Amino acid sequence: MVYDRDALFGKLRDLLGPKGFSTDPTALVPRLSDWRGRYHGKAAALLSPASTAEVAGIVALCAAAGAPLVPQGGNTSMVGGATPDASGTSFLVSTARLNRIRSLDAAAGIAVCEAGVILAELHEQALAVGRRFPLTLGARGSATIGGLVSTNAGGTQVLRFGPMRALVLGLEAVLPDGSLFEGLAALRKDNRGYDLRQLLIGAEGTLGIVTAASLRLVPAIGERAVAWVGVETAPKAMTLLRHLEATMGEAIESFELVPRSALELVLAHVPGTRAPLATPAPWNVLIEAVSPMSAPGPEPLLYEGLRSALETGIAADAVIAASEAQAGAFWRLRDSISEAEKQDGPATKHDISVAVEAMAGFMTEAAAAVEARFPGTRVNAFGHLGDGNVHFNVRAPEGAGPAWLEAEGEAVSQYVHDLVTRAGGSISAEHGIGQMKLAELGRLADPARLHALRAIKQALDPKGIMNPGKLVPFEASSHPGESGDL
Ligand code: FAD
Ligand code: 2HG
Ligand code: ZN
Repeated sequence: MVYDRDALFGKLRDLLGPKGFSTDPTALVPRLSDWRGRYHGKAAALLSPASTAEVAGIVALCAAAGAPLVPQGGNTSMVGGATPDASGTSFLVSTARLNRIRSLDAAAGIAVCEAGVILAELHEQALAVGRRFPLTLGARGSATIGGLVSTNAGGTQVLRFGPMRALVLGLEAVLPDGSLFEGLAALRKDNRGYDLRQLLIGAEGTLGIVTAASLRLVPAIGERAVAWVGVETAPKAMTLLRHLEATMGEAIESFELVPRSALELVLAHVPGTRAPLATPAPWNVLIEAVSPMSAPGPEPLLYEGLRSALETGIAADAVIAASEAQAGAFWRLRDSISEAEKQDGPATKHDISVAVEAMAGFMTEAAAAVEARFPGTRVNAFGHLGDGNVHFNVRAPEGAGPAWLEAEGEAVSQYVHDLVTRAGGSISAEHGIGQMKLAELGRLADPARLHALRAIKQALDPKGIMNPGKLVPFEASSHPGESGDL
């Protein structure tokens, strides 16, 4: 793609002013690599619009010139989704200045947030009016509403409230031709054909730039009880979930699987952490149960459920946090796994799902198969077992450096993805495709899915300016924007 760089720079500078247009390396460089440090790119300039109108202006100018745009929120993508390619022709569009919570309606349970609002900020503001936004994840201090919408993020409360798809009531977005989709009204019923809102959720910036979202709020909790439970096997963890649900139902909001290997990584790399159980268990589960305001707290029921699980051999050991501080410490262990794994050394990441009841068995067999096929590797599978989704990460053999990733990473990932596909599962349960899984989606997706992805992309973004090289696997000859009119 070739465009008149000086002319476009001039127009963008005029539109955005000095705060919104920068080529300063100190502003750009930290945004050109992904959180894991696996992808590195270049950009022509950093664009930081402060309003929806400015976003629309940027897209219209870039569409006319045929210049690529890469939207970026908190840059916590696990799949290189917000990192531009190495050509240096893309404009990085940061949503950092689109950071207003436009409204918080506690009675209706709706928050209207601009794309750059950070998740932790929304949590805080909602709590101040007695509500909460029921989605959270380890990157909540950086991840933005626009990024969460665009990846259809999951996290640790999906068990009860679902992923972003279930929580986004309306969207405002600028489409690839610069037109504005005004869909913020939180309509409970709306049958005007294809659901553009759902199409944009999980689109990873390939169909436009989300500028704001109407989000569902639920009542703030009254009390929570947080337990750390040791179990012998992953299938027993699943039995424990069903056992607790039988008596506690929806009070169980989080049920996170932590293998001994993941706990050990955190204890080794994250200062101030300590093991909750005196005797290490092969598997651990972090459980959070909640109760509504002015209802009895959940602890007695959780205690009873865990007591019977211990008696019947479902659980091996258990401790309920005695204070909020201890509950926070348990959660810190869980939320630090990615950071600890990153510090420890190379690993290939596989964010996989299969049918919920099948996951515990699947991951056990798959781990044995991977470790046999790639001797010395160590599977670290953790996370959202109750959603049928674990992060089936494969750590390099002890002592292996980054060269291992180059030499073996692709083969390991293909092996894991083949197993998942044969089991009828997904190679991306919550992180998206980005650039990391593009080739794998092209290799493994069924023709109908690929055809629909390509046709939708081509229809809405015929010039291929929106986050090129992400999510949609095109054959080399058929990228939008390469067929003539640029
Ligand atoms: P970015 O990384 O900036 O962007 C992500 C994608 O969205 C890119 O494709 C980008 O181009 C696009 N995008 C960003 N903003 C917009 C916009 N306004 N309009 C259009 N496209 C846009 N994910 C989970 O699902 N569950 C987890 O439990 C979880 N835990 C994590 C823990 C850690 C420690 C880390 C580092 C990441 C974790 N993630 C998790 C991944 C990540 O946090 C999510 O994918 C999150 O949604 C990304 O938000 P972001 O603002 O950082 O987006
Ligand atoms: C989590 O659940 C995140 O902690 C990150 O989705 C998973 O690091 C990972 O692989
Ligand atoms: Zn996750």
